[in-house]
Amino acid sequence: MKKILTLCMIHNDTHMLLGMKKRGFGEGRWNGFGGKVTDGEAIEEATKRELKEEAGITVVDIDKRGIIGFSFENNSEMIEVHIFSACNFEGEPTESEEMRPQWFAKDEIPFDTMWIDDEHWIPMFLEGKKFRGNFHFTEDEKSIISYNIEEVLEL
Ligand code: 6OG
Repeated sequence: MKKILTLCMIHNDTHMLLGMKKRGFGEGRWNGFGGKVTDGEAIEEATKRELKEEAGITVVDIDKRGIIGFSFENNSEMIEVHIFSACNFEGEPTESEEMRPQWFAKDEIPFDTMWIDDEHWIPMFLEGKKFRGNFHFTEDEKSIISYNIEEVLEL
């Protein structure tokens, strides 16, 4: 079984907006904003909905930058995360029940408190590249057993 999730990284020339996940999957980690794509919903639509729900902001233009498959030891469920970039938004980033937003300088991304795959693709993201990859994690979600990530020209 494969679940489709969205993840949108909001950024400007110098900073990136991350949210501290307050509950559920990934709790206690900084991440972009996103969540599950619901039945009948387009992936882009879900991306925008999640930004509104989790950070209180509205985005018009989003650019798909990556697709990463994740799997975990002793778990048959696969998740596929569609990663987007957005530079312009309307509204003021606001804390929700799920996320506490905060701006970080692009050279001070808090990788120590993020999913450990992030340090493998966020640099590519910041260089403006598109990418595709897969990560297989240990059951405790703390280590990567194997992974691949490569730049692609089209997604
Ligand atoms: P909810 O299902 O709680 O949304 N996500 C991941 N992000 C990174 N960087 N690494 C991972 O490695 C991830 N697994 C899931 C997708 C979960 C949010 O977390 C992202 C969604 O934006 C395993 O609503």
